[in-house]
Amino acid sequence: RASFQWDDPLLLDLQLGDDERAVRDAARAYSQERLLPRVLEAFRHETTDATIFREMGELGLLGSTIPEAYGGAGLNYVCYGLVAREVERVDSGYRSMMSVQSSLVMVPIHEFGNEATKQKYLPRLASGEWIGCFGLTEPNHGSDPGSMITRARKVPGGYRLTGAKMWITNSPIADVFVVWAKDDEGAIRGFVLDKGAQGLSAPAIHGKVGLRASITGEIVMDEVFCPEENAFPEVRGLKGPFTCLNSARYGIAWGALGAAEDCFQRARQYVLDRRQFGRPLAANQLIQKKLADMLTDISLGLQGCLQLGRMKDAGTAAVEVTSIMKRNSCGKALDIARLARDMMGGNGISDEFGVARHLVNLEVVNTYEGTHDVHALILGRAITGIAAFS
Ligand code: TGC
Ligand code: FAD
Repeated sequence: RASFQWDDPLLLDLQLGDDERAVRDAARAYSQERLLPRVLEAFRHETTDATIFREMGELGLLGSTIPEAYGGAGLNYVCYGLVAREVERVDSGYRSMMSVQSSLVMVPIHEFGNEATKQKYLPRLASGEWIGCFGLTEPNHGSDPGSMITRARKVPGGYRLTGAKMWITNSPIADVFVVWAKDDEGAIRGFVLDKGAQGLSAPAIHGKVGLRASITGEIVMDEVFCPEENAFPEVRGLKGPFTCLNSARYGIAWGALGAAEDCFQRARQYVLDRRQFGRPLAANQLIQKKLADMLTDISLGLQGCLQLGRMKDAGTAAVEVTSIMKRNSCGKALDIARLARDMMGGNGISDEFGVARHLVNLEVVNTYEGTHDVHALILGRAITGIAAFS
């Protein structure tokens, strides 16, 4: 009889190649040894440690799917997902910092930028010397980015951008801004702006109750000049930003389950150690059912993420599959974090026990990159052929 592995029942580990396992182990070691000791203070005091970008860069965790010729690690999508899972096992905010840099800044520059732009920006983003951000959401246009009002007016030698972006990860500390705006024809286009450009500012947004280890801000543009060579030459429409989101949403699908695994493992240990009514909490049927539900959702979810990663690597992943996995992982991880918080009683409320931090982080993760319900509508449209959101 094969023995049951409570921390990997479907033997995900055995489904990975040696290289994938090595990347996973390196990301786990870094996350547990270098990120975990810092997270409590960072979350409590809402401080973002910018040196983390350099550390991640040294390990090849930034732009890991970008070819080595541009400073990336040239890894497959399964590796990218495994890294996201390990980083988010510690904190969603750290994964956010990494996935914005990798998927939302380096991917569009690599996919849509001209050769000079790639040479200029990608190696320094890969090393963490430069920090990037991605501006799509506006104060009045979140789930419906196609209605954005930021404009890029053609002028001799380039464009002048005017508008405001809201809820932008990394923006107050960013050196590089990938911003989406409508041109004179009303087509959405992508622009790469540099920190310090006249008319460009990025004030921080304070007071977030979740994702406090990751800084968030606005991007305010008042006639900011973008030279022609920094405008993505070919791509038009929402296909541009959505191409980046396909990659980032996939990483989130893995990452949210990393946070869920941490909640599950902390809750399991807690109920084994904690005694009430003269026996461990873990001896109660209600507690065991919760653990069984948590492990079932984590195991099935991770298996789906691995299959999506294999499909992305093979080029067979329809974008709607990413919606299935992003939505499922975030919703299930949020449920698991709530259960874990409950199982730890009063201690579960304390930030020192970790799960309440995951819980409030996951509220954000469930909202950004397409809310839980927006992904349901993307799937509903694909299933019925009828768009319900417009
Ligand atoms: P729709 O008609 O669906 O599509 C317009 C054009 O875009 C193309 N397209 C895609 N292309 C590539 N990948 C995808 N996933 C694509 N989805 C759509 C589509 O083919 C079409 O192309 P074309 O050539 O025919 O014009 O556009 P819609 O306006 O009806 O879309 C509605 C909806 C709800 C699907 C969409 O707007 C949506 O996904 N909204 C959610 C917004 C969102 O996800 N925002 C994320 C902001 S970034 C962020 O949150 C970063 S947080 C990161 C962190 O800190 O970790
Ligand atoms: P809304 O679109 O106003 O939605 C509010 C509610 O209405 C949601 O429950 C939604 O599901 C629901 N809803 C909307 N439309 C429909 C409909 N048609 N039918 C039914 N229900 C609907 N954006 C970036 O561009 N770059 C970033 O780096 C970035 N980082 C972020 C970091 C943080 C911490 C946060 C909180 C957000 C970030 N975002 C970023 C923005 C994020 O992508 C948006 O918050 C998200 O897309 C939702 O948009 P909204 O907040 O305007 O909500």
